Amino acid sequence: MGSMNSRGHQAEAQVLLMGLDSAGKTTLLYKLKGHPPVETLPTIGFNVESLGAPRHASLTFWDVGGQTQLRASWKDYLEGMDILVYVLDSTDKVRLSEAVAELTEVLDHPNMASVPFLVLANKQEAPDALPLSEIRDRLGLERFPGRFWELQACSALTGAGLPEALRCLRGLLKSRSRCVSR
Ligand SMILES: Nc1nc2c(ncn2[C@@H]2O[C@H](COP(=O)(O)OP(=O)(O)OP(=O)(O)O)[C@@H](O)[C@H]2O)c(=O)[nH]1
Ligand SMILES: [Mg+2]
Repeated sequence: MGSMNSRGHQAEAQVLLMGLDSAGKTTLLYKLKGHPPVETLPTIGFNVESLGAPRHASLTFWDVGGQTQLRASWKDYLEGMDILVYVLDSTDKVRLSEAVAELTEVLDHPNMASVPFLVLANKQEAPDALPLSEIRDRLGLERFPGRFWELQACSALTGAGLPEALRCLRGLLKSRSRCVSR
């Protein structure tokens, strides 16, 4: 779990960023970091980036490649994480059930038992994006009673929804520290 500062507040949090290939994880991370838009390449292995903000825990993002052949090693990243951010491509109707199945497998891992999660319905600016209400229905997240989770619409391309996503993420981290200190 992330480190604490001298006042017992969390100083650094480990954020696991997962989702199918092409969901937009690396684009999202670059946007959060304020980098100018670049054409990304599929991530082989992982990227690590830190995001600091005054009066908040610094967030260390582990951006893990989502191609099919890389998913067998997803379990190697599940230890010591404070939160999971799972990115969905809202335009990829064909693979939505595959994305949900992979999310379920990650959440069912023992190391993830008390880890809150944020699902980001990305690419919402695209004209063919599924509406959030439909994504909510297809996710069926009520299957995870007793867990802290949020669903947020966003566009890593335009940045819409990203401030709200960060707020959700920080709120979920607080719920985790309440649980851990209990
Ligand atoms: N329209 C639209 N395209 C996006 C958005 N976010 C990412 N993309 C595009 O989706 C493609 C894949 O983005 P990546 O960020 O590389 O996806 P990834 O999830 O990191 O993929 P892997 O590294 O293979 O797991 C790129 O062409 C991005 O420009 C978005 O919000 N809207
Ligand atoms: Mg990537």
